Amino acid sequence: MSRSDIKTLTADIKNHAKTLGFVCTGITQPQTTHDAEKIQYWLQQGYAADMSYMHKHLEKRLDPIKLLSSTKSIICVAFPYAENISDSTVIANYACGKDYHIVVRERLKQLAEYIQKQTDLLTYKIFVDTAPVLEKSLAQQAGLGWIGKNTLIMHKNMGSFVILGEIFIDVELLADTPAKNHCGDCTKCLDACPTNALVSDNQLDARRCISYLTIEYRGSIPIELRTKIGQHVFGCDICQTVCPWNIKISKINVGGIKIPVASHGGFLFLDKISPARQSRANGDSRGAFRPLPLRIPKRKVPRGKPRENRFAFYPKKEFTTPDLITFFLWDEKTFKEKTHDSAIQRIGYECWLRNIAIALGNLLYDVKSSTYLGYPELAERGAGIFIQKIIDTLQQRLNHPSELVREHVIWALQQHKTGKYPTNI
Ligand code: B12
Ligand code: SF4
Ligand code: SF4
Repeated sequence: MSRSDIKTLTADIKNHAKTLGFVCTGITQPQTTHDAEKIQYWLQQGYAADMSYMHKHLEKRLDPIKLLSSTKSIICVAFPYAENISDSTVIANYACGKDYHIVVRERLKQLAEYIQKQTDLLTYKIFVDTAPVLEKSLAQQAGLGWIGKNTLIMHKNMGSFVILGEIFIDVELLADTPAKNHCGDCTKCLDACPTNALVSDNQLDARRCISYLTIEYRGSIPIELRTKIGQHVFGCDICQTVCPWNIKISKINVGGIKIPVASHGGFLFLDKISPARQSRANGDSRGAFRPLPLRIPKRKVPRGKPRENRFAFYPKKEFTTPDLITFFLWDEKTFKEKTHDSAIQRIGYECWLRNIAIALGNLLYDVKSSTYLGYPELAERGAGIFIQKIIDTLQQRLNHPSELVREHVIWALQQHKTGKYPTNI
């Protein structure tokens, strides 16, 4: 292929990726990563905690060609889940909708099949968080964004609320320029992390990270970290929500809900555009960015298109406005049913109960502010009654067959015994 053909094909692939809902697509070549020393240091320090898989296949992580020897280009994509953003911290935003592994993989497959039709591409491999691939380093090299001090890929216009994915292909494409870092002197994410898991610029100690503790870790949560976990039951978004590059996006307010709106593969700032253009942007047929309050009538879904194609990560209300007591009383069958197509299911029922026990143990009444920590709206309902309800709920799991669950329930009950309550209970 001539350079001009390569250029045309690259632009065509990027355009098609846009129609599939990817807000940003970049290309990099499969060169050896420059991060070898940083990664080895990270592993040596024990920052990978119990994620033993992070130690495996290091040579493949450092050199993508070892994953697929025929690779000539790596297509890196970012898929947004900004539609999931809610005020609740209980379930991390990325997990409030359908499992991203399924959604993003399915779309990358469509992109790969499209490329196959345009070229004589023979071999390709799709990755979404599933293999020894340094997705953030590749995304940075492909110009998608820089690696922020919170260790996540940050794009100037779309922030960090994106899922990354890649297609390794045996076709030559035009590589993009690596993204420059725009964190500057900011340290907001480092300052906000409740467990001090961000130990230095771009280094995360997973042993202290709420995301790791609630999603990856299967054991007993270290006592000294439990109160810091607050109401986080699955994952944590604090180091993203405080980031000025995300706040800039979330300032956009549609119908009372802060949400970014997509157009031309990026985000439009609603306060800077006309109402007519706003509604066109809201009507984006890809639907991946549709603001929460706008429920789309069924008849508007184009014929022949699967519904999930438009509502990729459409968040479940149950998870964006969570009820910890109801969650805690689900039996295992209900847990499996409710999370059947969600990333939440991977933690399993036992860890689900473990995490909620901690969250309930942290639902203490704060005398100073007269509110429940984590549930300010419950202040009017009567402090004593609600605390009693939490205690009764926790007691229902005191005889749970799992020692892990029982131990966390006892801890939570002790928290309430020693917690600060209003004098009327
Ligand atoms: C292991 C893992 C975790 C672990 C460890 C996180 C971590 N920071 O490493 C835990 C369980 C804690 C975790 C949590 C989360 N994760 Co996670 N996780 C991964 C996974 C599987 C591997 C990441 C990895 O290789 N870490 C190892 C270390 C060595 O790598 P690193 O952080 O990339 O840092 C090295 C390099 O960046 C390099 N480096 C440092 N500075 C610079 C600068 C430049 C210019 C370059 C090139 C390199 C570089 O040196 C660092 C070594 O210290 C990836 C998927 C994947 N296969 O990549 C998803 C992934 C990183 N996770 C993701 C998400 C969404 C999350 C959460 C937001 C989920 C949540 N809401 O709870 C949190 C965020 C926590 C955080 N602040 O990082 C997304 C991030 C998307 C994005 N915008 O960047 C990914 C990419 C999955 C995906 N396919 O989208 N995760
Ligand atoms: S995800 Fe939460 S606990 Fe982990 S580094 Fe970010 S703020 Fe800290
Ligand atoms: S909060 Fe500040 S330091 Fe952290 S990633 Fe965002 S810009 Fe960078």
